[in-house]
Amino acid sequence: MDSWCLPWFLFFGTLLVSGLPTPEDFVKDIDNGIDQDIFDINRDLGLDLFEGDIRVDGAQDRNSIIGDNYRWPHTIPYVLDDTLEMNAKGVILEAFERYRLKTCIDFKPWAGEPNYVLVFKGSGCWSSVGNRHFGKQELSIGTNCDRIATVQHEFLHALGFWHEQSRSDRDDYVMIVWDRIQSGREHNFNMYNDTVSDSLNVPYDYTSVMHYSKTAFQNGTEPTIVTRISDFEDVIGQRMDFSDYDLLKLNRLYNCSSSLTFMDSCNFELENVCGMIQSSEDDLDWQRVSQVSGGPENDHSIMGQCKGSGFFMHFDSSSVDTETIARLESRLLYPKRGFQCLEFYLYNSRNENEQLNIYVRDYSADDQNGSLNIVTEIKEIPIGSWQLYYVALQATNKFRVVFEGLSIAGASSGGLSIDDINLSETRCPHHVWHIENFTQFIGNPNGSLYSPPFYSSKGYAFQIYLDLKSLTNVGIYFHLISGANDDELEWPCPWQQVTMTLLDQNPDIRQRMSNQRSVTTDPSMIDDNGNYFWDKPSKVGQVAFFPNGTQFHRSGGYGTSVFITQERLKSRDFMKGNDVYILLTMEDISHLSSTQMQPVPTSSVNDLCSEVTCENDGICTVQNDKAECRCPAGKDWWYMGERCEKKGSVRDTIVIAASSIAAVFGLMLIVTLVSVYCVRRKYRKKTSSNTVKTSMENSYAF
Ligand SMILES: *[C@@H]1O[C@H](CO)[C@@H](O)[C@H](O)[C@H]1NC(C)=O
Ligand SMILES: *[C@@H]1O[C@H](CO)[C@@H](O)[C@H](O)[C@H]1NC(C)=O
Ligand SMILES: *[C@@H]1O[C@H](CO)[C@@H](O)[C@H](O)[C@H]1NC(C)=O
Ligand SMILES: *[C@@H]1O[C@H](CO)[C@@H](O)[C@H](O)[C@H]1NC(C)=O
Ligand SMILES: *[C@@H]1O[C@H](CO)[C@@H](O)[C@H](O)[C@H]1NC(C)=O
Ligand SMILES: *[C@@H]1O[C@H](CO)[C@@H](O)[C@H](O)[C@H]1NC(C)=O
Ligand SMILES: *[C@@H]1O[C@H](CO)[C@@H](O)[C@H](O)[C@H]1NC(C)=O
Ligand SMILES: *[C@@H]1O[C@H](CO)[C@@H](O)[C@H](O)[C@H]1NC(C)=O
Ligand SMILES: [Ca+2]
Ligand SMILES: [Ca+2]
Ligand SMILES: [Zn+2]
Repeated sequence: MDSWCLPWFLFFGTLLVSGLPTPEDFVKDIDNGIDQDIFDINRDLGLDLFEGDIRVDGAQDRNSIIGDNYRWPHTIPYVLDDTLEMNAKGVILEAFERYRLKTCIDFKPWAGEPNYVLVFKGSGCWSSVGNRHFGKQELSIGTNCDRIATVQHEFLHALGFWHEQSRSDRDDYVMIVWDRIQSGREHNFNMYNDTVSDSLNVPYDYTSVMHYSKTAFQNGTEPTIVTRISDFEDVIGQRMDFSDYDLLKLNRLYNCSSSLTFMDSCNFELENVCGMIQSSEDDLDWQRVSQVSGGPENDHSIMGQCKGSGFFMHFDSSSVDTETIARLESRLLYPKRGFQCLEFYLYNSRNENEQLNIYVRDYSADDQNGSLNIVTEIKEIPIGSWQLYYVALQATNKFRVVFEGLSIAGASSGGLSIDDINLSETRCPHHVWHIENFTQFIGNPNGSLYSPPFYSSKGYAFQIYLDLKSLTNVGIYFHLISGANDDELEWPCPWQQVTMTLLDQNPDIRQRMSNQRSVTTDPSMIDDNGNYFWDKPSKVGQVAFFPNGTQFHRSGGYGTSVFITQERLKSRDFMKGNDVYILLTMEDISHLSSTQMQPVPTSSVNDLCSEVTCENDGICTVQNDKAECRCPAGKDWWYMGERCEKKGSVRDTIVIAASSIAAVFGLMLIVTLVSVYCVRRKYRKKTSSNTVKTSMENSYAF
């Protein structure tokens, strides 16, 4: 495992600015202080699209959402056009990862299928609704549209969805204040009756990523949309992630029963502990409990807020007098992509010698009992609080995840506890910035927080600045700082994409709606003094000090003053137990600058392809002077193998050879996904009566 995958827990690393230049003078705000929604961007460009961001082509009736012929296959072929900004390309690939985690919709580079989506940088952010069978269907991600939820929103249009407030029953839930709407823009508030638009038997959703915000198309400052339940006035217009109902609708429209990359999740609320098993090759068992006298006093999922629930697994090593181990093993899991991210909370109530080892029990074909392979040893676990850990796995065969508590003899009582496990076939974030006692900083003059220093996988040193001083918005900025490898690195720092995610700590990864922004270093960018903005911090940066007094250089910050509103920060599970987690990934995306490979016209590839027969309607293409089959995929199946001879399916329980899957995904140049999310407790009761939702939950339930 790469060392940067190890969790970072730097608790007292938060330093306060004192005697330093005012950070505001030293940051570049990509949003210029204005939280621009899709519709504001398009309006400022003078676009007058249908409902703000929808391209209507010819005689389109409004019933795409009903008509089967407007649907895409489950795997949508795409082309990322050269016109796209680098940051946008990275963000689009991350948005695809959110679809893969939460829906059965997948994306693949276009390989000659009759219909595909061309994502390009047009003027503004817009899409057509549904599959229009144009062959090449355009979707524009223009300037300032390079936010993950904007991409998710536009692709939801492409998949067949209109805006939430155009539902036939919207007047029961929101009031449109017509005389506050800019004249001539009233058509943006059309409504479709239920003979032409299907709400898929899902209630009106104020939290939908497809809902307008209260300021949409306003003339003046008063809201144009007033929610009938006033609590939702500041909720509408969220651009963080899919809501639960967005997912329910998408999954109903496309008959999804499982997602591509989600594997497992457990909060230990049910007695069956999600099918996890106790090992008998060890000394002790883990116990399912709701509290331990030496701590924790309550579990992590519910934090003691509900009586009679809130369980976690505990390994009590109080009475241990020799080296003792206890193993807890997950149910059998079947990987598809060959890489996984394991996420869990860990609590240490004993002493600093406690250790948690993570293994993968690997079942290769001839190994009936599985063999244990160590992944990581977690030591120096902080005492007395729940800590978030990420561990990157690389399982390619059927496997189990094994949590092994290891305790050395000692007088102290207590032990290890784990809760809220999630496993998905995604990339782990590289770093975790854990901020404790968070509320004291909000809206306070002392709310300028700098993260501890981190190193990117390439070796660049960086720091994050979180600006909590404002009473309305939270700002977040990325700074390069002087580091140990600076002499060996390339300057100005080229094409590193930094993804900063405020984690929604909802226990279920599929229900989280984390707030995420990405920025990319453009080596040609010039600052106000004519220097390269991303040049060596020791050359263009300012002197700063770590809390221990060590001096370093910090370059200008690059980010946004409107990362999230204070209102939204206090919603959901962004703050849990007064703790906040910021997940950070800094990755080289230079490879995205090259043109996406597209199918070569058959005439020029005839020679090489003449000897190759692709089965199952695969098409032959030439890459690096070699003939290669591009295999068709659809719904929840796909063909793979050199000649497309093998069929894979989401529902298959057989182990799918990781190498062939890697070939499919390798083409996509996946940028580290950081995480993805939505609401649980609030809407859980309501949605559990929905059959699709229930079946999805059941299929993942342990
Ligand atoms: C905005 O409101 C003002 C005053 O009511 C009106 O004069 C103006 O035409 C409106 N502008 C638009 C674009 O509707
Ligand atoms: C629904 O809308 C269609 C098209 O606009 C219209 O023909 C139809 O009469 C409407 N139905 C109802 C019940 O309003
Ligand atoms: C979903 O299932 C329904 C009923 O079985 C079918 O009519 C519809 O075509 C399916 N849709 C897709 C996208 O597969
Ligand atoms: C698997 O485990 C069983 C029971 O522990 C044992 O009898 C058997 O020999 C093991 N098989 C292998 C291949 O190790
Ligand atoms: C948070 O607050 C608690 C109690 O006030 C204190 O013991 C702890 O040291 C604080 N942690 C940090 C990181 O400031
Ligand atoms: C920041 O200010 C608030 C209110 O003025 C105060 O409660 C808090 O202790 C301060 N925090 C630090 C770290 O100084
Ligand atoms: C893992 O998923 C569960 C859902 O059961 C969730 O409650 C938990 O918070 C997730 N774990 C983490 C570390 O987010
Ligand atoms: C001071 O803190 C920085 C950042 O945490 C660290 O890199 C450095 O080694 C520390 N210096 C000393 C002398 O401890
Ligand atoms: Ca729990
Ligand atoms: Ca045991
Ligand atoms: Zn839209």
